[in-house]
Amino acid sequence: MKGKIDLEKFLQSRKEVLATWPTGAEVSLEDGVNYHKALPPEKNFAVKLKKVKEEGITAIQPRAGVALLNEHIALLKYLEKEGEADFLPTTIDSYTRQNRYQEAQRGIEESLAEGRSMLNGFPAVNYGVYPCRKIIEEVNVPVQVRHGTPDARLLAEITLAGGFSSFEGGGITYNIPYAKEVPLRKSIEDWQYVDRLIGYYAEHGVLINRESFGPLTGTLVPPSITIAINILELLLAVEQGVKSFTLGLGQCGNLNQDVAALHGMVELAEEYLKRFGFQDVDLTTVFHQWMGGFPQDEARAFAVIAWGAVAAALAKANKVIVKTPHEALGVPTKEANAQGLKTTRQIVNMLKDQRFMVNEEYLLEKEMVKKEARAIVERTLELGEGDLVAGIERAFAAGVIDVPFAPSRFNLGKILPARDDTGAVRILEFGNLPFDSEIREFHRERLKRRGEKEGREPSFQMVIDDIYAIGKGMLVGKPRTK
Ligand code: 8ZB
Repeated sequence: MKGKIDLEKFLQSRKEVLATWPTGAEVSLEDGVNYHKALPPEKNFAVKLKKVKEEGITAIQPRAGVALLNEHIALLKYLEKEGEADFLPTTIDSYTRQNRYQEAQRGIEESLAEGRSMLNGFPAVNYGVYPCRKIIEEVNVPVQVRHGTPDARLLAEITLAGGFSSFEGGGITYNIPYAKEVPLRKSIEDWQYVDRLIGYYAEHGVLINRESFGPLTGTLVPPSITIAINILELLLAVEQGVKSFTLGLGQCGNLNQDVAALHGMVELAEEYLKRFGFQDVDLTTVFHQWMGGFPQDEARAFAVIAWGAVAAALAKANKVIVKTPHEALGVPTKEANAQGLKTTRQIVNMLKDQRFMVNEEYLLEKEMVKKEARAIVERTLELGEGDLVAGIERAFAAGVIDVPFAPSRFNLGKILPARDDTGAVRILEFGNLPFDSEIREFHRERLKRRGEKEGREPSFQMVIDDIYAIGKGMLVGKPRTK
């Protein structure tokens, strides 16, 4: 690893970033640091997450964002009060995610004219530092920026100076599933800037939480791929001085696999932090309720939400990101959003004193997922020859890291996942993943069992059936009956 970006160099590049939109001129690091220091500690994301971890509870958090400031504040207040959210989000609109601030501006104006949100999120850059602070002041819990931005430098500058204390994403997880043409080196370097900014706040006594986007494409992503990528983003972040980091995982649907993956992820991440000498990092976890296709029927959707809540609670994830009964339709109403939260709260409360029962299958699952993730991370480190960014770039080019169904042309796209007969996500086509024969045999054997049960060879049709299964009321995709 090459170490923290030099302060002078960082301060120099800040000038260019802040000049890319007028609200950039409002940002001052000193003022941002002072603003955070004056906030009550219960509004700090990193502080509250640490507490949640110590207490062993699973906190709940929705997604939410609309175009107009007052409506956005009203929405968050509703989710805090009616939905009992422990943490609040501000989901950023798609124009801002692509640095298209002119179009976001038009979205604000159209929303004003129409009297309803014409954007799919809150355009924080256009509003600038002071409206962001108004959001923070109007609610009583910490607020996180959630988005999907390959170049989030200006967004981070504005929202962090605006009092947000957690920032989701990463140079890999906010590029590969979200963009087609952005080179990995560009997104990783832009995210090193974000991490360096958070490192700067940390140097000045302000803790900002960073969270990786675990679900990636949300489509049958084998957990070991997520784990490897999360660990790489963790290492990139702590290298720049990030002190509070949340590893993320999307629900796959098989309880043993989901719990084992979450636990294996933490164990492996701790191992790597130790190996690279970063022992002062608060490591936490977030579990995402099912990120794939949802049933349209709301009662069925609640069942999917509840099953995700069970997995999060039994795995003792520190936080769960909640879906809504409107998932199949689009951006949810505030009422639907609160319903998802209430369903989740009920489950998390009911299960808080129950423990996941360790069993043989869980232990095997955890051992295998760690072996796989370790193989990917190790090969990436080797390819980098001391330069982590180069290693990641080369690993993606070679298919050593490969995310299924990703739009990016910097992802090889040669692997294919499918569920086994228990619903666990396995790998059908390995592409160029650096897996040994033991790992490959494990996956083949599991998929073979499903094939035998269904009387068909494991094939691409299975993959298709699996993608639509939950939306149609099942976990494992069943063959079409003729
Ligand atoms: C990658 C994240 C996708 C999920 C939800 C989608 C989906 C996106 C908003 C939102 C509430 C928004 N999502 N934008 N939920 N308000 N502005 O993120 O529905 O579940």
